Amino acid sequence: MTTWHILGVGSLGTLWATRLARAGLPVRLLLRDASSLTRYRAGGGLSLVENGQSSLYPIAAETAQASTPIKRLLLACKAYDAEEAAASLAPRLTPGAEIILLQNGLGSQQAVAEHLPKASYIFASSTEGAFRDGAFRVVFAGQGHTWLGQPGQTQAPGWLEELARAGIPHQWTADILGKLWRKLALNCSINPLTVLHGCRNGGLRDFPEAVATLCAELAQLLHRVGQAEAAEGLHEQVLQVIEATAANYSSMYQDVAAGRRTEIDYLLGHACREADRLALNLPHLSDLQRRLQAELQARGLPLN
Ligand code: NAD
Ligand code: KPL
Repeated sequence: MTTWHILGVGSLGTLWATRLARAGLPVRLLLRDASSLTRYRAGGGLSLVENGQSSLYPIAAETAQASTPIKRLLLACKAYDAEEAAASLAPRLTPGAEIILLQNGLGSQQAVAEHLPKASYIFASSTEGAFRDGAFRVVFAGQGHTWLGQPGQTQAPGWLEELARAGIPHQWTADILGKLWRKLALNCSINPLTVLHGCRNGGLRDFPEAVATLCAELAQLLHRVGQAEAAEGLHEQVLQVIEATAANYSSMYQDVAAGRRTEIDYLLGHACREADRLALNLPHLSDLQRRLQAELQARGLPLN
């Protein structure tokens, strides 16, 4: 049975590692360095909190610099860390190794694939929710679903059955790029505005024109990048998400409020770069990026 090597032992990485391990599947965590490994071992494993109940999983771990070969890698770090993290594992990857990329947005997947062209890539787009509330301790905060796929590949790999066994809700799709673009468009229509207006998602009910204009520009972009299906009903879905998540703060709002780097470069940044590449004038989207970057700068956060 192929071992699941997992790099990125944060929110989603822990959510995957603990469910795979408790289903009896072989899992090895790849920690950043020896001191992180020492701290992990001192705690006795990964803790997952579900419905208020915490369980400890003593999953095997090593540093990324160990030398055993890696046939299957789940890369569960943030988009801005993905390229460097994957490159650090290059000497350990077997030819044709499977790399599952859990990053939100677009751009990081392509950067990783260019760096390590010999691997086989599976892209993922997840709506599951989790957050860290201590060292190696994660709270499962929201049921969701994960799309997995390789562009154009209709046949799912056999190991998908392991996700079913682990109780990870998922579905294979040949149109994974469409799913990633759709999520990117949703995030671009909501998250930056919540940061700029300092509000929960529901606060955007007060800015219906801004939301509608952004959705219209993002739909234009989706058509031009060949993702017409991902543009269908975008505005309606954005309004539904605003209602369904009205009481929540968007992930970007939470990052900014906590003084953490955002994934702006792989969301709005990617959208604006694609528009520039296609000489497509999307004034509201560019203006949103400028305003968001100004806000990040004012808070001393990275602009990318
Ligand atoms: P996170 O910050 O909780 O965890 C990332 C982990 O990767 C951190 O522990 C970090 O130390 C580690 N890491 C980074 N570089 C590393 C390296 N070189 N070596 C070893 N470890 C390294 O992030 P997250 O919230 O799990 O998000 C991961 C991705 O999943 C993001 O793109 C995010 O947008 C997406 N996502 C997250 C959620 C969620 O609820 N958390 C939901 C959907 C999608
Ligand atoms: O995914 C989200 C996020 O906060 O990142 C939603 C809730 C859809 C808002 O864009």
